[in-house]
Amino acid sequence: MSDNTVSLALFCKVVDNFGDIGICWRLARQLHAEHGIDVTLWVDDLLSFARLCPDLDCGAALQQVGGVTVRHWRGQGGAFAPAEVADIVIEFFACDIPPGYIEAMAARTPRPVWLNLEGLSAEEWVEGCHGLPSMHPRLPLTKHFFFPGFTTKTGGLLRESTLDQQRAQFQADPAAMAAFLAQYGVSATEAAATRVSLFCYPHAPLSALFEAWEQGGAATTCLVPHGVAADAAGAFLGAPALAGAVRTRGMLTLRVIPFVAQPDYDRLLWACDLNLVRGEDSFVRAQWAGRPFIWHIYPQDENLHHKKLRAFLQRYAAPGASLAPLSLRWNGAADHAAPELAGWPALWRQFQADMPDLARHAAAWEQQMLALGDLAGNLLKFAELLRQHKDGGPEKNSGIMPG
Ligand code: TRH
Repeated sequence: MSDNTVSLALFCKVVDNFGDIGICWRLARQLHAEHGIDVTLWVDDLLSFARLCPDLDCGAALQQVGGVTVRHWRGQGGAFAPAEVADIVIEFFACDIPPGYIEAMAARTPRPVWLNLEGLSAEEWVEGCHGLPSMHPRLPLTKHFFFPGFTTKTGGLLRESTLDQQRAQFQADPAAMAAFLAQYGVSATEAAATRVSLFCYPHAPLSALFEAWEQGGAATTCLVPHGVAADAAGAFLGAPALAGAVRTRGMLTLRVIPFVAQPDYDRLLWACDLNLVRGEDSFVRAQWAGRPFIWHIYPQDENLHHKKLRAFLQRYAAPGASLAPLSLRWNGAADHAAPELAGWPALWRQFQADMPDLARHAAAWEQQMLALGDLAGNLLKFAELLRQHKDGGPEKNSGIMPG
């Protein structure tokens, strides 16, 4: 962008859960570590953030973590000087940047590049909206929409440049994997079973899946982080689902592990044969684990998420007959004529049979996604293009953002 270090402000409002901050924290770290950007992450909920990043000081208004400046975003008030505005300003998921900051953006010379980083979807309309501009109704500012996605006409997916190497090293080292699992109490016998990590929303049909695993033909060890599916896990355990709790029934051992720091969550995915993931960030990380995964999608009104799920399943085009029906069942999106809980044991048997093919497909899909470049790099290229086009960038369309 210039000879000097580029500065970037990333605004994150935690709507619920961990995905908002999970994605922003990952992006912030990568922009700093791989591109030397001076990143300030504005985040309104430090407690949620600390679950993924135990190094965080929840009482600090301003702190440095992993090379990133973290600023507790306490509200919409405050006046800002143009000099306080970063070269690139990103709002995550259309969170409202403080009005005083926007005024300062308009007063700054040169004006910053302003992006709205959107949520991930495999639907086709994303390609048409990626990169669209939206002019401010009053100020001389244009915001551009940046969409993650699965095709070259989108911004791609978040992925660190050294991830492949780290994962390959870990997965090639059985002792490291065993030690990683052992720290959570996983015994050698448990580790020798089919290992599954479980991250889903509470409405998932867990009792049916647990029953299928219990009655399955091979031993399954399910590792569930503390706080995830706590009611269903507690019902299976017959006790509160606290970290360390474990119970074996039939062929299933369910073990509650701590909610781990974000880099360890990757290792957990890499150490398992199958990953049940949810939302956006864990869903993407499972795609980088090179192992079969099943997605529990974030629920939306009017079952909009079912359309998104189908769009992904179609794009993913998994081999075998089980991933799509199992995923639809898991998300309550199966044919209404089919009773929700029927057929789980058969579906699971079929899925197990498909797992080798699904693992090969996971590796091929990963290569396909790698060809898109990574989201952080794509975002910076887009920002540079916008900076070069002083009148708002290479606009495909024009639109007016709401006042
Ligand atoms: O927490 P989520 O359900 O987040 C969701 C989605 O992002 C959704 O799209 C969004 O609209 C909603 O939030 C507001 O699932 P997600 O996206 O997988 O984020 C979870 C994060 O938590 C991810 O960064 C991985 C991390 N994680 C850990 O660090 N340790 C753990 O033990 C676990 C289970 C997760």
